[in-house]
Order: sequence, then structure tokens, then C-alpha cells
Amino acid sequence: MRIDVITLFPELIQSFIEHGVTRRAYDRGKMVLKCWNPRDFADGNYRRVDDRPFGGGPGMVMLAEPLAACLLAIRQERADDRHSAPLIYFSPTGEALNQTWVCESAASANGAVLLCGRYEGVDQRFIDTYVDRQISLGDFVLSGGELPAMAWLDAVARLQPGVLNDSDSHAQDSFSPDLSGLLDSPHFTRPEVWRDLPVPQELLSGHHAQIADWRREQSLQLTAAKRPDLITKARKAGLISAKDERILADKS
Ligand code: 4GN
Repeated sequence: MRIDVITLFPELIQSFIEHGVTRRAYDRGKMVLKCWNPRDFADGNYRRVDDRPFGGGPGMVMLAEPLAACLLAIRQERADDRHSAPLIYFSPTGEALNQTWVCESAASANGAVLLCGRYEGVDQRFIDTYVDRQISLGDFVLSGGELPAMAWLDAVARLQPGVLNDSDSHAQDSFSPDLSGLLDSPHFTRPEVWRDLPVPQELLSGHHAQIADWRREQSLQLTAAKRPDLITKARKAGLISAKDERILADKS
């Protein structure tokens, strides 16, 4: 899959993708990434990419034209039409990113173009004309869209087939279908006793069915306590069994 990233700080994205799962996705030929700096598409000696907001107020707004010129160059190089690769803009006003969406993006052969904003944001006319989806990582504000873009890249790269090794498979991730969209159960490793704290004995039994039962119970209890919305969602999808319901009823 090919990903293009529009950013005033290409070095941030470049250094990120040279490590970890994003690096592995590249090395294994699963992901190709190119950064584009809108400054290279800006006019004049100063190569301005921002200007003051109409109506007044603090901060600066990213100009539409350098972004449009940059996007045109990307589309020309990709030689595809606009909707084969969606333009994604990271903004606190976007829709919440979730694993379902990450899975869809990871499965799309066409990749994506990621737009990282800076300052107060991007001229709304560029957004209305070109942006396909606005994504938010949550209800907080960052000084730029680069960190959300890196989060998206990481989440999508680790789902590419052959990027994670068997030992760190994503089938058991929180929110995965294998877990009915619930939170993952806790993990333990050696030693068996650390500072007087033992590993739950169910995990030491070597009894696969008992281990699976324990993990399901932990997932259900953890999710009920921290994310009751995910229990409701799983119930609606018919993913909570009668046995699950008994576990949930026992503890509440
Ligand atoms: C996304 C972008 C937070 C998020 C951002 C988020 C950069 N902050 N919650 N900051 O996912 C104005 C220009 C703010 C782009 C944007």
C-alpha cells in the first residue's frame, strides 16, 4: 500500500517510519510512504504556507493553494483518481478513530493521503473541496496533525499481513473480533512471583480451556468496569453468550 503524507515537518514522519512495525512493513514491501512539504508548492520568496484568519482572532491558518498544488502533484504521481486513495485530515473536530476503521484502511489496497495540519487549522474551503474523512484520536488538542498521522500509520502497518510475527499476532488485540470487541485481559510473564505478587494460578494450570475461560472472564469484567459502552455494543452484535451474561451478573 502507498501512503502519502502532507506535512510541514517531513523529518518527524520520516524518522518515525524508520523504526518498529512501520519499518518492518516497509522492509517487507507492504507499505511505501512519501512525505510532501506544502512549502515546496508555495509561491514567492517567503514560500508562505499560512496567513492571518479572516474575522480576526489568534494564530494563523494554512493557505488552501499550496495544499491544493501539493495534492495535485501527489495525485499525478499516484496516477489515480481522487477516490481510490482517500484524503484524511487529522483534527479534533473529526470522527473518532477506532479499530474497525483501522482494519478497513489496512485492507484497502489504494492506501491513503494523510494531511497534517498546523497552526489554527486549514482553510475550510480546502477541507470542503478535497478532504474525504476527518479523524480525531480523542477529545484533546495537539499542536499538529503529525502525531495522529503516526498513530494511524502504526495502527495500519501492524495489520498488514506478514508484518507482525506469529508471536505478536493481532488476533487477540483489544477491540478485535476474536475478543467480541472487548478489552484484552491482563498479561503476565516470568517470574511466577514478583515482589510477593503471584501470577494468577489459572494461567499456570496449562489447561487451555481453563485459561481461555479465565481470560474471557477478565475481559468481561475489565470492559464492564472501564468501558460499559463496549459491552452494550457487543450485546447488540449478539457477541455476549449466556455464560458471559452469568459472569457479568455475578460481579455487578
Ligand atoms: C488532531 C489534530 C488533536 C487531534 C490536532 C486529535 C492539529 N490535535 N484529537 N491538532 O486527533 C489545528 C490544525 C489542530 C490541525 C490540528
